Amino acid sequence: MHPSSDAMIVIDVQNDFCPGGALAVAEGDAILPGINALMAEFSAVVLTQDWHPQDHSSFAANHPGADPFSQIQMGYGPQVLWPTHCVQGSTGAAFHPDLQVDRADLILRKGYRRAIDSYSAFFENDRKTQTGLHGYLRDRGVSRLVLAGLATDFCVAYSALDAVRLGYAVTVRLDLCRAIDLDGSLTAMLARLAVEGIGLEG
Ligand code: VGL
Ligand code: ZN
Repeated sequence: MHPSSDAMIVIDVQNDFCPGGALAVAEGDAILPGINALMAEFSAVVLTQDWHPQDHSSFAANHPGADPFSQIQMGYGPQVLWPTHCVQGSTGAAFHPDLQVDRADLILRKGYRRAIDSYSAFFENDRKTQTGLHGYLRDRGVSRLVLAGLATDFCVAYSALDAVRLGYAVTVRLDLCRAIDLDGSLTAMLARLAVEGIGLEG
């Protein structure tokens, strides 16, 4: 059992990121047994849930003429346009049925504002608007984080980068993550994580 100052953060293990989903990550469902087993070793477990309105600005469908996986410039910086995914209340937004959701202390939803995406569990994509997770973890006396989930090179990576910036000791369990890998994004992100002193395990 990990000490109470350690938390496990499970990122976006939702149907749309698993095989058959709208933004499927290859082998996204392969990490479920390992995640379920690891959650049992932590006294603090947080699940995040990507949770977009239908008219969300990160969806290519809401930008006439734009292709999914193309990039646009938003007020807060570059933004990839995704296939419509994780629409609030949809089956795609639900957690994978094999995820032991009952184990979670907190379910944190993100990406619910139309005009701004949120890859990270801590900050929206302007890197300024907080989700509230930092306050929650601080109030519980958490200082070390272990991250797993989907996708390695987007929501897991941005969460890890923000977490070190906030002062947490961070480990990413790469064996319990799977990547989208858009134009080399996985290799680029792993290098960034290593430079920031994030532990890469598995
Ligand atoms: C994610 C792209 C769009 C993720 C979420 O969970 O990594 N990626 N929304
Ligand atoms: Zn999303």
